Amino acid sequence: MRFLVVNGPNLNLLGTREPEVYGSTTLSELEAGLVDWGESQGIEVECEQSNDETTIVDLIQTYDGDGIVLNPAAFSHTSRAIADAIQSVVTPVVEVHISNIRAREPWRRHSVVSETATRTIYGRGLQGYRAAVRHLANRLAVDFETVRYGPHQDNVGDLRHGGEDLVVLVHGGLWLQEHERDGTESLAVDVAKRGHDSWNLEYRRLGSGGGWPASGHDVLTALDSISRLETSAARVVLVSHSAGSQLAAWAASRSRTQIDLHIALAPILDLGATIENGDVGADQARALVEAGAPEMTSLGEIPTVIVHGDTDQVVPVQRSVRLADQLGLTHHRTGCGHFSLIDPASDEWAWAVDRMRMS
Ligand code: DHK
Repeated sequence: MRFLVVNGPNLNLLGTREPEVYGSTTLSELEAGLVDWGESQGIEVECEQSNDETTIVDLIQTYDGDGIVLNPAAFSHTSRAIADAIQSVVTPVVEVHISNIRAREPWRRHSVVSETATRTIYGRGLQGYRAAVRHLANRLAVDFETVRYGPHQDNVGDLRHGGEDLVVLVHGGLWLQEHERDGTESLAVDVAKRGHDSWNLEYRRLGSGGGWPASGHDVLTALDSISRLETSAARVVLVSHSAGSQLAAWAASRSRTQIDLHIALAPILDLGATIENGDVGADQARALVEAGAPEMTSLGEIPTVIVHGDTDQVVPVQRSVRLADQLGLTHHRTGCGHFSLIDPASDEWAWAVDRMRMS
């Protein structure tokens, strides 16, 4: 696979331009890092930067690779020419913004390029570029259909057909709008390649109409609508990551769909402890609890196993150690960090997949 990363105006100044917003990494460091990382993933990454709208339109029109990652920078907010160019070609274009444009000045909140781009990834710093390349690679890896389960634009999930069981994935990201379902997309693709159906869910998040109870209700509605999916799977396995586990566990214990197994990867289930200990995500957890979310998420009768790494810098492993002790749950304790768990190449994911067969 071959992808082009295009950075628009003023991004040649990365590293010195407003480092508090765009960071201290230079453009050449960003590009070299992407090329090296791509190589490690078997993906060819090429890079271009231009301050000129016409050059960006020409690049979109003429690129003959598999997809484009584009940070249109200030052109995002004005350039119908770039939006039209994207609409005029079959090459998928994923838009990236380093900063969270939806939480900045009002004029930056809307991107006309988003209206035609395949996906917009924003507010995740430079990591957003890798996420965009990975998303493009995942789109090409296994066909999918985006299936709607409710009226909001985020009430959707990507359904991939593989066969045997149905694996429903609930991504994490501290319930924040900038973290979307591409977080669990590599697992969803891997599950399909291994011969299962997968449904990778989106839900409303804080900043985009979510919070409590909306985010929980979205996941519950999705689980309740499984019987309407085009799937012949006999069993339903839920896989959740991080803050997505709180939504998944809450919804699974209430859903009319029988969930045969819940695999919770580095879960946040104890909002009370998250707040009390000032963990990452404490402010968001407080917002949920103040709106009525339970401090401790009940797992109901759903068979649940936890996978959590000792070196997790986002959700302390102690949260899972305590929960597993209290509830007598299987806890696969490993040496890995928070995000290794959502890498399908990890030993931890291999362990989780084995667990699905065993249940
Ligand atoms: C970069 C720019 O240059 C701005 O004009 C956009 C975008 C935001 C970014 O976050 O990467 O408004």
